[in-house]
Amino acid sequence: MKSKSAIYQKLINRKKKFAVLVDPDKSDPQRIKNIAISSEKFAVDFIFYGSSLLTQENHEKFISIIKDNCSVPVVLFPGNYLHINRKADGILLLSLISGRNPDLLIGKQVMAAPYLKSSGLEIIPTGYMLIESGKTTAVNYISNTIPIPSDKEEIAICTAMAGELLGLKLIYMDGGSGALNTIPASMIQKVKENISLPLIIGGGINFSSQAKEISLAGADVIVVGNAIEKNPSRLSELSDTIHSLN
Ligand code: 1GP
Repeated sequence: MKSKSAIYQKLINRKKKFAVLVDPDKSDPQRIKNIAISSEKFAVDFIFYGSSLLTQENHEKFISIIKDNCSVPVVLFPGNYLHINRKADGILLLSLISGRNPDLLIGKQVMAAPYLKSSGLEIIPTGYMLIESGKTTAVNYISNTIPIPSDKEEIAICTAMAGELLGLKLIYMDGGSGALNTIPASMIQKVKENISLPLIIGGGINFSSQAKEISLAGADVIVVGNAIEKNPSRLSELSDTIHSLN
């Protein structure tokens, strides 16, 4: 029986955490298995599963491979409600609060609500904020929203504060997968100073030095996808760096 709050309890502990993003479109069963085994071995805190656009239909199989090979919680990071799968442990129920696209603020969530209610998944209401990162990322294009400019710290702060006041439980600031620039440390620091929610940071983090700087700036969870897809051996190094800060 899954605990209904195990993921959130872990998110709010004061330790620095590391999440590996698995994009099923860029994976195959063997790669997924290898990532699951390495995630267990190197104490990854969460496996985020998802993408803005999923073209494959083998999610049951892929999530089962992860579950069979590790005990790391699998958290859905959905592009839309079609990506809900009850084999996972939880889901980031995203509201794209940096954008002004009503469908991603509330529309898709309305469509998803009955499935989520009966899914048994731990649901984590998440304020999702896109930050400009040097190129048009898939999530910018698919979401049809303008990201927050990376030099507009006040907008990021007020957006995160509004998310907290609206009752969201988590803020995820994302430069988008494959971002050219990571989110500036000063923006992360100021947002963290102005909210009391856990803060997830992702997008374009390739090196341990970047993960360390972003963690020290205030990120509670560092998410890495692309860098590990390109070079799976980086997983252990990133995990060690992030956890050494605890
Ligand atoms: C994207 O935050 C994630 O939504 C991870 O980004 O793939 O660039 O690591 P990368």
